[in-house]
Amino acid sequence: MLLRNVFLLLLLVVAAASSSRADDGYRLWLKYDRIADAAPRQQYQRAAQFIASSGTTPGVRTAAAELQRGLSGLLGQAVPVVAAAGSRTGGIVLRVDAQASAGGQALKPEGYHIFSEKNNLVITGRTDRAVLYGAFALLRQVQTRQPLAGLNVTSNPRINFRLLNHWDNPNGTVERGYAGSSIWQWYELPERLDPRYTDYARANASIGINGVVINNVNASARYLSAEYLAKVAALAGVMRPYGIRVYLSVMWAAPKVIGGLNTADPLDPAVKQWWAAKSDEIYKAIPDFGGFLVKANSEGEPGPQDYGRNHADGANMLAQSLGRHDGVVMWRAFVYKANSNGDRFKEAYEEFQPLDGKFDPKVLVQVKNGPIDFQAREPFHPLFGAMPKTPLLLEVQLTQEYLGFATHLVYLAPLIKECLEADTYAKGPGSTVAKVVDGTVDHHELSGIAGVANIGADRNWTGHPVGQANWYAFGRLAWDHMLSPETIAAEWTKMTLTTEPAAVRTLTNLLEQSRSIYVRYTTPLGLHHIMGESIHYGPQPWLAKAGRPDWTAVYYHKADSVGLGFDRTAGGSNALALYKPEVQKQWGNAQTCPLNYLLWFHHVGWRQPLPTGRTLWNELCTRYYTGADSVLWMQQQWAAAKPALDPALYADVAARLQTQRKEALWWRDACVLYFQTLARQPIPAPLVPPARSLADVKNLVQLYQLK
Ligand code: BDP
Repeated sequence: MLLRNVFLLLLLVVAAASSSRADDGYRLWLKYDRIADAAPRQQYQRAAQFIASSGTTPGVRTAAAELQRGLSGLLGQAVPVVAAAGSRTGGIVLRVDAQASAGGQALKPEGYHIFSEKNNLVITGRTDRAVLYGAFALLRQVQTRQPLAGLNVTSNPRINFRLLNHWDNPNGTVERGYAGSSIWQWYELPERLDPRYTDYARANASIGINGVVINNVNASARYLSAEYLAKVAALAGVMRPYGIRVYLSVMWAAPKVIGGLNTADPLDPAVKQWWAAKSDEIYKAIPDFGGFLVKANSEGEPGPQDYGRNHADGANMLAQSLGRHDGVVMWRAFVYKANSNGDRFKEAYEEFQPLDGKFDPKVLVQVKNGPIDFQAREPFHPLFGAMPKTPLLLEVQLTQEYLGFATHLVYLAPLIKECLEADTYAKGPGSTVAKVVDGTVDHHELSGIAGVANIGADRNWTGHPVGQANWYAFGRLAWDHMLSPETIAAEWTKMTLTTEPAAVRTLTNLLEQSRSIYVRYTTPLGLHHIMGESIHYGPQPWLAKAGRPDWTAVYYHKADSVGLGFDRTAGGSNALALYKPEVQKQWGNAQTCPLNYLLWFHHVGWRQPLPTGRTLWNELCTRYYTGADSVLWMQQQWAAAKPALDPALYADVAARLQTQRKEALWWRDACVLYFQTLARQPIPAPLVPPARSLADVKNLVQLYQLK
């Protein structure tokens, strides 16, 4: 015991020394620095004098170790782990209890209950994963300076599969990744396990993420080889004690590419057999393997349609290949036909909706939040609420493909929440996307949500330090979609940046406003997909030629001498008809459509007056100008919090905000000058016309397009 305490003290000294170094962001929201104020610190010290845990399963051991690490750091005193509380009080007791319930209600397998018993705090749940989540919840309580006395918290996850999707490639690059190269060191695996993997698992467990798809949806068949499965198994071994299961994206043509077959037809017996044998092989190496994610017949990827079969044929064959193994198939609905002359908005719906009821019970259909592709604002995807017999897994993007990469500060919880709260009216009012996804609307057992990861090999994981808030917020919303973006932003700020109350308020507000500011200076009033070709960075509203018409900008904004916007009413593409009548009513009339969605559904005359009292043209200009100027406000807010922030971290974000301001002006000038050539109206006073010309901004865009 003495030795252990000496060791702990040493740990504390090392931790204290490292906390005085510049904050490089590596520790994310799990900093555990000593609480500076003596009074609250002593209160916590009295409540957390020891951790009692008799559990020997990996999850409980992980929970005890994390509590010990966190509390020792936060309280500045060694907190021992003992086998049982005995007659001691003032400690924390970990208890796995298969019958655990709270308030007469059975807990879900991952749900936890924290309560006081004989002057101890008990963290209980039916599984060791539940206890692990409870341990992190208790740490969060301390990290955000909430009282422990009389604590009585019950929390069950609302969604069962809470996954990160890594778009990481075997060569170490990341598709649309802006935080360096992949964190997975494939050439070192399985022998060398980078300690970073463990910290990654800790961070995920702390926010309730319980699964990771480790490779890109544009998948290499390599991962299904015996050589690579051994590497995947090694990663799964690191994740397991943190309650995280590993999944793989699979390449549809794998039986041909690595299996020596001459077909990948899902109805071919040899193909079925190949997948069944492959599943057995995987489960032998990884007994808790989560399952498969598939992007098929989308953007050039192979799929069952290559053999005249449909998505259900493919998904079901794969699900059946899992046999008795406990896994699922997540089949993506991100499809749009090659050479489309129609409206891309409708295509996933047209391919997938008729298949409702045709999927194997182990299949979830994975649907992006909006019908096009992760734009800064999209209406919810019309498939939500339209496939009652199929569990739909919501996919959101944390890596900022269309939201300024790791340069622009954009907090995504409001975007995700906007989708979750949207009402599909599938079973009457209140049938929100959240309730479709969590299974309550249609009574599904399987429920899931996935975030396309923004994590890379950068020391601070996400490139932009505030990108960490998006990883954090995703996990928190996946666990409980009822949480507000504000609550989550405040939690993250306190755990990551500062607990100084005025600074917390300032920064929380800054985070909350950031997404609508981004929308204003890039795609106000429902504009979408007008960004730089291929790289998806910067503005290019004049883009009229690309590999496909629906990769251009003009396809989406439809600006002409009359007006602006995509008519998706009955007079146009009629995509609106994919929604329930109540939703159509909301968006169908240009006079009453909320301005945020106006140009998603209507072609509006330049001189048309809007409810703001301005014409469309004047409103458009006003939004671009006020949006770009709001970045100045963001800079001021960040500066106001400076005394409460780590200097290195302060300087990092301050510099990125300068770039953001510069590029907000770039967006503003490009868009108002280009649309002006069609609207043929002056920039309304008192706004000052851009000093540069359209040719100037076009040159800038060309530069970014150069190889
Ligand atoms: C788009 C990306 C592309 C992805 C694709 C997908 O531009 O790189 O592969 O989505 O989700 O957003 O499959």
